[in-house]
Amino acid sequence: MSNRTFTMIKPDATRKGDTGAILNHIVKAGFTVKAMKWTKLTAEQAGLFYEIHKERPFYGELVEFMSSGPIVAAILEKENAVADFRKLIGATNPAQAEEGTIRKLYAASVGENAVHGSDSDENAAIEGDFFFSKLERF
Ligand code: ABT
Ligand code: MG
Repeated sequence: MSNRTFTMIKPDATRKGDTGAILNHIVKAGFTVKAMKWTKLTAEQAGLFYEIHKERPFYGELVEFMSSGPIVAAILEKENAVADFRKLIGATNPAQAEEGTIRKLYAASVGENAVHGSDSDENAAIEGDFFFSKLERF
């Protein structure tokens, strides 16, 4: 059990002006920000980040969406970070997300679901390294 996870606030949420509200939820839930940047992915970078889904039918749309506007990337720390963060954001499909979760509150659809959370300790480390150098984190 690791104490770190990686998140992105996705282009749908930054576009709607929900970035501040979502960050507020995350911090109020007890997560500490260890690194953060506001940036925009190229299609090539989004494709690399989601390479694990390359063979899935939604890959093309996913890459297009994730490179369609700015994102906020962050490394978060908390005890049991990966599982607790997935709980905070709710189900991938916001229609199935529990009341009070970030996706229930801010996401419109499974393809544009406002926020990313790593699904394992191993992926949290890989995804954090994808975005942040040693100088940009602590
Ligand atoms: P991420 O946190 O973005 O990884 O989402 P999550 O782990 O909850 O769900 P997965 B299965 O990893 O989905 C990755 C992205 O693909 C989108 N998607 C997923 C679809 O558009 N259609 C589908 O049927 C499925 C299963 C949702 C995720 N992202 N976005 N944006
Ligand atoms: Mg995932």
